Amino acid sequence: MNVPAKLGLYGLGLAVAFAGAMGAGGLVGPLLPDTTEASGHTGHEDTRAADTTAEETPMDGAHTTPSGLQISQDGYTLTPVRTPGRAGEEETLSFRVLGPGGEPVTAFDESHDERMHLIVVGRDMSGYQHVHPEMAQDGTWSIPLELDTPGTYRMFADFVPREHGSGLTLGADLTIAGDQEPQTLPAPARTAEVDGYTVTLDGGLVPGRAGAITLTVTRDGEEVTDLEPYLGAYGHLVALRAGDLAYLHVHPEGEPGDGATEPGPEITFQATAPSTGDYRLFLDFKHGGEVRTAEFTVTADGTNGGSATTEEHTDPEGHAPHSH
Ligand SMILES: [Cu+2]
Repeated sequence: MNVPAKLGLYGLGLAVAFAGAMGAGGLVGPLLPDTTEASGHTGHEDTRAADTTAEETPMDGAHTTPSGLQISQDGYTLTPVRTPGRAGEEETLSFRVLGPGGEPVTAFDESHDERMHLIVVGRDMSGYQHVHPEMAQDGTWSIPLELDTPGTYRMFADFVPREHGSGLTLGADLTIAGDQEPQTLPAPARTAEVDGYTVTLDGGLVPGRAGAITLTVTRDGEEVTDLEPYLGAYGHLVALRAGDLAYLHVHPEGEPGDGATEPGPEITFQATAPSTGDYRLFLDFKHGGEVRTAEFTVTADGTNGGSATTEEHTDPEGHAPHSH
């Protein structure tokens, strides 16, 4: 923490100088993927092909490496510049994405209405935050962030480098010093409460292939039918695998204004679990001008009705499931 914190104090100028020094010195090796060896099992060509396969045929999801487990992939490297170090205080988190040449990437395409999605969550899955940092001209992304309790956190940067053309999710650990009280993963449940809203989950995760997940939002027993668009959809779902926090790409079915998608109470997603195991689902939804997060633990074991739900929840108007 010390080095990044100091860098932060000295500001951007020194941070850039630091990067320059690293680039000029012999330390550059470990920072950059080596096309011959370091990226051996995730070679540029191979990985891009695998990504494409996963996007187009979710059935093959089990054979690809999930996102979020690496700090560097396809030549792109997540580089924290400054990270919060104290619990309960708002501090700046800043980072860059270095491109295949080692320079900070500044050209990003929007995905779900934003050029950068940043997820920060405890390694124990507590304290989930989904935020959108601002990028300075030199490619440094920054956001004020408060991490409430000591412990190890995972940050996920989810973005589309323009030169790369497809999305990447890179992950890095953050540590907040102090006595840690790790939370155990809550038991699987079909309902979640948040701020007076009840969200009910139908369907589930099926190992190795796409399964439908439908989340229904109610408040005081009434269905919520005026959800507000958030990030180009009526809900945004992130799923993380217990044990290693593999990050699942989840796609909403339909979007606001497409003439078919209602603003609640149901929000439907397609997700592919890369394996059996427990997953934590985080649904961001917007209502009354505020974004809230409902959380669920789901077990992907092939017995939770995921495949059956795909049938039950087929769009009554006959629209094909939306897939990217
Ligand atoms: Cu986001």
